[in-house]
Amino acid sequence: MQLYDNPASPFCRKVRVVLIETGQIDAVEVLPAAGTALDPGQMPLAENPLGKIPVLTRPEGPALHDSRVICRYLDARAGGGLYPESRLWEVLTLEATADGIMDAAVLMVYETRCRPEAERSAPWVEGQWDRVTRALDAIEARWISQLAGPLTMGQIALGCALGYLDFRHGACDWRQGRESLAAWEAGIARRPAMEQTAPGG
Ligand SMILES: N[C@@H](CCC(=O)N[C@@H](CS)C(=O)NCC(=O)O)C(=O)O
Repeated sequence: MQLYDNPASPFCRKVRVVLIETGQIDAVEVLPAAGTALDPGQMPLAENPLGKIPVLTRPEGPALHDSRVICRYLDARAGGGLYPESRLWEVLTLEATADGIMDAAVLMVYETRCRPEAERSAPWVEGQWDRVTRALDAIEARWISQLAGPLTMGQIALGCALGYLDFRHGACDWRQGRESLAAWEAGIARRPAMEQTAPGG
């Protein structure tokens, strides 16, 4: 298998964490990719017409995207147990919430990276951060119990989302007023798979 990947991408990090946690990292060749909607660069457009990564190629069928599909495929392939049947809908909703945090946080970065200064919208950027803070507040208030117990895909996604906030939006201090979530994050960040995939680039 080949994984189109970027070390700064929280979505790609989800996949790399699952590969390590399920013992499949050696089954994949990692291919660096980067690009945006303005300039697809080395994005694998033939494998994913949306021009986004991660993308996973595999011998037995068409390439897979997006991160949710790839992670579920890899878990099924290894019998990883990251989607426990008894909590499936909660796990998937937590993953979707974490992915939404990543989407908003990535869009904030693109606003400065891809738009000339005169075309940037501060209210639009603030609206993205509002999404992040509402999601974090909801997790702190209602989802902490889901973060206990054996590792799930929802927990991995949330760990990657919080790591990306530290990486790109550290000055916003997401931990402020969210002691339970901060304590949980300190724990998951110490897992070897999280340490080995810390964002960079
Ligand atoms: N929903 C997708 C999101 C993937 C995504 O947005 N990836 C970013 C990298 S962090 C990307 O490919 N950006 C290029 C672009 O949007 O043009 C997933 O879960 O894989």
